[in-house]
Parts: sequence; structure tokens; C-alpha cells
Amino acid sequence: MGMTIAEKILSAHLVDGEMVKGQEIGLRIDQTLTQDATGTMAYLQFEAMGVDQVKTERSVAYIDHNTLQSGFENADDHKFIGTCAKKHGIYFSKPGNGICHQVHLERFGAPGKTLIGSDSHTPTGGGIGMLAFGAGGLDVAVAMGGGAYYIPCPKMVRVTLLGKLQPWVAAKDIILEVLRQMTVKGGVGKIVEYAGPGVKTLSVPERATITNMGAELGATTSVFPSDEVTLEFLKAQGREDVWVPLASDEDAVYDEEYTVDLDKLQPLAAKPHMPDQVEEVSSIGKIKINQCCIGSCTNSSYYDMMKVAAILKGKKVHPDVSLTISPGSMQVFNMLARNGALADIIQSGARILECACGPCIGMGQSPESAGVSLRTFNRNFEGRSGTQDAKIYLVSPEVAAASAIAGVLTDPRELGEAPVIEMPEKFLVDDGMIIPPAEDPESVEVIKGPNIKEFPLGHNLEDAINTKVMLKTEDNITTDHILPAGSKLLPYRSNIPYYSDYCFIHVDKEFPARCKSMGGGVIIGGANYGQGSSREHAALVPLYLGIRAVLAKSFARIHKANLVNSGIIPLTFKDPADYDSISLLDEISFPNIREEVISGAEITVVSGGKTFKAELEVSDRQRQALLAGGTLNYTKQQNA
Ligand code: MIC
Ligand code: SF4
Repeated sequence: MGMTIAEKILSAHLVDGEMVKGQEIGLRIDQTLTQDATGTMAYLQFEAMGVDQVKTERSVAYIDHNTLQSGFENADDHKFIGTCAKKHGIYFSKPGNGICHQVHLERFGAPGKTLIGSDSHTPTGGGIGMLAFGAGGLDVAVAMGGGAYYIPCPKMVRVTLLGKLQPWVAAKDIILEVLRQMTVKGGVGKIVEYAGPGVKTLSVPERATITNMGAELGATTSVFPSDEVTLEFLKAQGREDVWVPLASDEDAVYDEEYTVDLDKLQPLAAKPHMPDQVEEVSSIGKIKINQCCIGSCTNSSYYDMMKVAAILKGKKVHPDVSLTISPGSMQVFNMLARNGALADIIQSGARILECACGPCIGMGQSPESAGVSLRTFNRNFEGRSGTQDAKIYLVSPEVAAASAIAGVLTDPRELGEAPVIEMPEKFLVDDGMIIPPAEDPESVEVIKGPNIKEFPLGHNLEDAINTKVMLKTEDNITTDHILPAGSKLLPYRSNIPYYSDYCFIHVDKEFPARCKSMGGGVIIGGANYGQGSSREHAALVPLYLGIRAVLAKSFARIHKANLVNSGIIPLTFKDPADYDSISLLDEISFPNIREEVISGAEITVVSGGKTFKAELEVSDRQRQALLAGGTLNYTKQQNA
């Protein structure tokens, strides 16, 4: 039987298990990346594993999230990550060099390789035919130590792209259309592969926009073939030596199929507050806007920025609008500066920010109260911008730039002839902000400033758990709900005790205090619990607060793995109707939990005088980790 692209890469990297859909497989990981907001934990965990030098082909530590430095905290984190990288064989991308996914695509990504990153948008690498996964920091630490990365063997989805994008319609509109068709939970447990005649019409940055935002489908990852277009991109980066061709076999079998006709696609927007609330820009209408933000790992390439510069050239941003521009990398920024496009952007009245995540994760540029903000980003979850009542629309760079001038949401097709941007034959290559690891690692001292605190560890699972319900949530709870980010809180990613006071505060502000006074308990969740970011803090902080289990209708993939890694039991209702019978502060017990985790039986739950069953859908390896109180404990026990 023929194979899909993903199946080819998976089977070439298989080190444990069999390629049976749904069963756990272990993969050899060629490359890893971390960013600073999750990286400190990943490196603390790596240190705890006692490995001297990373065992991957390439590991890179990026600083791109926490770059505001409004106190010593961020700089402490940077110093820790930088010295740790130097000591352990990791390349260090300095703050200012750009957003991890953009820089990795430009300088390190390679078709056919596996990559895991402690950031959910690591699948950006699928744009050049990598199999790239977002993961929790501990999983990345394990991979750096040479260990396998485990995932449930995914189902295969094919999205066939027909035709060619029409003027003013962008790659962003393709992924928004896929989100409209598949929804934010439609990709869970699946790899999305792009195929069809439309593929060759898309440049690598366009493909990367699509695979990047595949994270919003909940997909395990997304991938494009590696073809002539990929080769041209790598040549222009001076890296053609890493190119290999990759395509699916004619008779490859897919579990699901979708089609997007590029000829018919129109400019789209995801409306507040979910990336799958997609509608045509023309049908939403000319709503008044206050802010436009262009950038993020989804849309900050040279190609995107050149389109924006061409639209802004000779125009002024509307008096009522604030437009921010964050180029994705130093390479992009430098090229714009040299070819004059930056001058066109500046002259339009745009506010130029550094090459970093910035407003995407609420690091500044929060909109005004009840403000309407158009963003070329990938997530528009409520409150993520830093303004709880702001309304965020996700759009293409074309829509954002056209609207910034008009002051209202604008279908860019109204602007007449669209700019045509050619991909450069040569990118400006300067890796001066990427610091290689030390040649004499013994001499490097790892520096931990006062912001770096210990992380919590679970303990052996007891025979029974008798506790109370600390929180009951709705469907689609994001990790931004569980643990908000933004400029006020991100600096405390290395300080779990401090961060814990903010857990779920926008859902139920009493949650942290309740857990602290009652010693923790259980969270009851709806469907797709934990979607969004890979931040393992969304498991570590609940662990710190004494949460023992999350009983939900269903889970997002990365968060579920993070719960297991930290020793919190992710249970699903056997009968979702039981969700309705449980309330906040109800007594809840799991009388045979240890025995049932060991035997693989259904989990008995007693609550409100009623007994019902829950399921624990994890691998044998994960059962062992839960019994030991988390993956790190389990690994230590095994090593002992
Ligand atoms: C995000 O976009 O939510 C983040 C911030 O990049 C996260 C990682 C984090 O929370 O640090 C992600 O996507 O994984
Ligand atoms: Fe950074 Fe935003 Fe991309 Fe997350 S989604 S990596 S915060 S740019």
C-alpha cells in the first residue's frame, strides 16, 4: 500500500511501537527548538535529567516571547537559557533575531527531518516538508537527551488545493477556510497533508502560514510536499544541500479528505473569539476598527512584509487606527531596510516593533477598551490581547494593511490592482545573532538569577483519591484560560509559585485561593479541554495547586500529554451526560484509582452519591508515568 508524506517520515523515524492508528509510537527526533517562555522549564528539566550534551542533530534556543524586560525577570531567563545552551551543545538565537518558527524555517529546517519544539506553532516547519510537532517542555528535554518523542499514531487527512489564489486572496485565507471546514477540534489526532495542483502555486512562506495555523485545528501537525519550490527557497537561503524531494504515493490512503478551490476563495476573517468563526470579509461589512497588528509566526515573512509595504506605499494609516508591524526575523527586517520597503512602511505612519511575538501574546499593544483589532496572527481567544473586552479578528496581511488605511474592515479587492511580489533569488544571510555552543563546555557556568525557581514534582499515585471539585468549565477551554500570558504574567514563567495566583483567573477568580485553602482537587472540563498553546505551565501550575485529575469530555493533544508528564490524570467521561450531574465543590472520589490505572480498567468515579465510569485513554508508558507521579519521576525510577 502506498504511503502519505507523513507516513514516510514517521516510519523512517520510528523507534518504538507500530504504525497502527491510535496506538502510541515513539519517534527519533532530529531537531529541537525552544522559545524563552517555555524554554526555562525545558532546560531546568533537561538539567534534572543529567545529560551533558544534546544528542540531536540540531537544537536551537530562541528568545522571542519575553522581550519587554520591564524588570530583571526576562533578562534573568535569557541569561539562564543562553548559558545553558552554551554548555549543552545548543545554538542560541539572541533576542532581536526573530520569532523561533520564522528563523527556524529560514536557517535550520530541512525536508524529511523531524522537529519538536516547546511551542504549539512548531508545525510551521511543515511548510518545507518537515514533520514538526509542538510539545511540552519536558518532551523537548527528553528529545534533547536522545529520547524518543511519543504521540498516538495519527490519522491522515488530505486537503486538496485546486486552482490558484486570485489577486488579493492569501495563504491566510486558505487556512481560515480549512478552519471553517474542520473547526478548532477537527484536527485532533490527525496529520493534515496538502496536495493537488494548487500546491505548486504556493511559495514556502505561504505554505508555512498554512502549516503554522494548522495548530488551530488541534492537528498533530501539517505538512506540504518538498518540491522545486522548496528547493528554490532553500537555495535562496544558501542551504540547498539539505533538500530532498518528498511526495505522497499515488495510492496513499487518507482517512479524511477536504478540498479548497483557490480560484473561488475570497478574503476571509476569523471573528471573535475563535479561529474557526470564519466569514467572508465582504459579508462581515465595514466595521470600524481601532488597531491593526501585522506580524507573528503566521504572517511575518519577507513575502508578507513586502505585500504590506506595497499597499502602504504613498498612503497614510487612518487617523483613528494604530498599525503595528513586527517583521518575523532579522533577515526579513534587514532586507526591508535595504530595499527601501521599510521606509514606505515608516512613512505610512505604522509603528515598527522588534522582531518578536509582541502583541500576539499580549506583550504590549493591548487594544483600547472594547477596541476592534485586526491581526494577522493565529489566535483570537478572549482576553489574549491583554484587553478582556477587545474584539480580535484574524485576517491576512492584505486585509490588515488595506483596512489600516481605510479605518474600517476592508476587502482589499476594492483597492484595484494587487501588488505582485517575487520571492528573492537570494535572501540576506547573516547568522551573527545565532551564537554557537561552547567548544569547551566545562568552562561555562550556567547562571540562574533570582527569577529562576524550582518546578513542582508529582508523587506516587495513591490507592484512592477522595477530594472535591475545584472548578467546572465549559467546552474549548484554552491554555490561555488556564494560565493567561501577556506582559504582566509572562515574566513569571520560571516562577511557578508566583504564577499560580493567576491560574484560571478570568474563568473563576477564586480558583487559586480555593485550591490553596482546600489543598486542591479535581477539575471538570468540557470538550477540547486545553486547546491552544503548548505551555506545560498549564499543567505544572495546577499540579502546584494540588490538582490530581482533570475529568473532561475530551482533550487537546499537547495539553493531555503535558498533564500526564506532570502526573495529573486526564480522564474522559464514558457517558458525557455525567458531566451535567457534577457541580463545583461536590465531593468526588476515585476509590480504586491506582489499581485501575495499573490494570487499564475503566476508572470508577463516585460523586454526589452516584457511581459512574471514566476512561483513561493513555499508553502503557503513560500509565507508568502516572503511577510514578509524572514522567520525570518515572524516568528517574527507571534509571535507578
Ligand atoms: C502561544 O502562541 O500561545 C505561545 C505563547 O507561543 C505558546 C507557548 C507559550 O505559552 O509559551 C504556544 O503556542 O505554545
Ligand atoms: Fe509567538 Fe504568537 Fe507565534 Fe505564539 S503564536 S509563537 S506568541 S508569534
